[in-house]
Formats: sequence, C-alpha cells, structure tokens
Amino acid sequence: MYKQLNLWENGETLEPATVQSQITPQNLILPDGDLVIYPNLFDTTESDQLFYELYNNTHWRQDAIKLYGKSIPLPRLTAWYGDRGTSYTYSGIEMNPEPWTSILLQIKSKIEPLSNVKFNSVLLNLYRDGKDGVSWHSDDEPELGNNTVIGSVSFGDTRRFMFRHKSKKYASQEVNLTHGSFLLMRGTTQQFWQHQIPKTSKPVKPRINLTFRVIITST
Ligand SMILES: O=C(O)CCC(=O)C(=O)O
Ligand SMILES: [Mn+2]
Repeated sequence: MYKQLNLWENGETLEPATVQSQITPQNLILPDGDLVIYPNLFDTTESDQLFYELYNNTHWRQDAIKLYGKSIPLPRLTAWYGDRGTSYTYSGIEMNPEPWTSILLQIKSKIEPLSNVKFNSVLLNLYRDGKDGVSWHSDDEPELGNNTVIGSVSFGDTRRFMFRHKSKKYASQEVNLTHGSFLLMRGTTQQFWQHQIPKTSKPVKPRINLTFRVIITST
C-alpha cells in the first residue's frame, strides 16, 4: 500500500563555500506539507558516538496511557529535555523538562541554522526493538501553536517513517530515516498530515529519535 518515496528533488544548497555535500537538503513535494530531509547530516563516526551517549545517558522513562480504565505502557521509552517552563502534554501524559545536556545542545546547534528557529525543547524516543513504534498522530498539541517547526534527528537502526494526508486518503508516503539523518517538518504539515513508526516483525536494533520542538511559553 505504501510506496517507497520517489518524490525527492534536490533543493538549494546554502553557502557553497561552507556547506559540505552531506548537508544538501532534499525537499519532499507533498500537497499541504513541507518536509525537507538531510540524509547524512551527521557522519557515521559522529552518529555512532551520539547514539552511544544518548542510549546510555538519557533519563529514559516508561510512560503509560490510560485506556478504558487500564494503564497501557507506551511501546517505546521517552524523555523530555528543554528550557524551563516547556512542559508538554500528549495523550494525557505530562512531561516536565530535564535541563539540557551538552550532547543535546551540540545536536541542537547543528540543526538550528538549517531550521531558522530556536528550539526550546526536545522529545526523545527509544525504540528498543521491532515491538516498539508510535501510532498515527500529528504533532499538533496546543502548546506547539500553528505551523510549528519540528526538527527530527535519527540515530541507530533505520526507522520506517510513514505519513498520510488526513483527508486526501490517496496521499500516503514513507521514507526511511537512517543513522545521522535530519528531517524537518514545517508549514502546514502537522495540520494536514499524520505520521507513524510502525512496529515490525523484522529484526531491528535499537533506534533513537529526537524531535526538537518550539513550545509556546507564557514567559
Ligand atoms: O520516531 C519518529 O520518527 C517519530 C516520533 C514521533 O512522531 C513523535 O515523537 O512525535
Ligand atoms: Mn510525532
């Protein structure tokens, strides 16, 4: 049902003198969406180190959602880091930020010049094996506001990232998010599109995703 993505086209490079080939973006042409991917923003050595650090030193937590009075563990571990005051609530789970670590600030400083925003928080997901995933949703919580920018960084085994249009049911696509890649979602993407990471019966090694976000705070 889902085709491998073949709609990429090469985007503009930034400053030719300073930009290396690995940060050449590819734009995804989608109705009502604006997605850009940098397939190898972090090289393999850097990605290996970052994966190791994040895997071992993140304060991973096992949250649960309430469904029909039952507590059901999320099929992944998560963590929330950010500026003070950037609490985030999704599926009834409230997350209060842990202070930024140097590793997270290092990743943030690499993606911000490509994103044109200052991110004030990050949600980390650890998919331990193929039984972990995240089901269809949009990142459209009120604290993100309209036309939010989400900067999604991936380390570890490849994740199958699927997205579908909310009303144009024929419009569905997928892309593989590989070790060291960076996906930028912006514009009306969250308003019109949902995304998921499906579970898989294939053997997969651990996968880490960081979605940097801009939470609208009252201060
Ligand atoms: O792992 C991913 O790429 C998706 C994560 C996600 O959608 C989320 O945390 O909101
Ligand atoms: Mn999401």
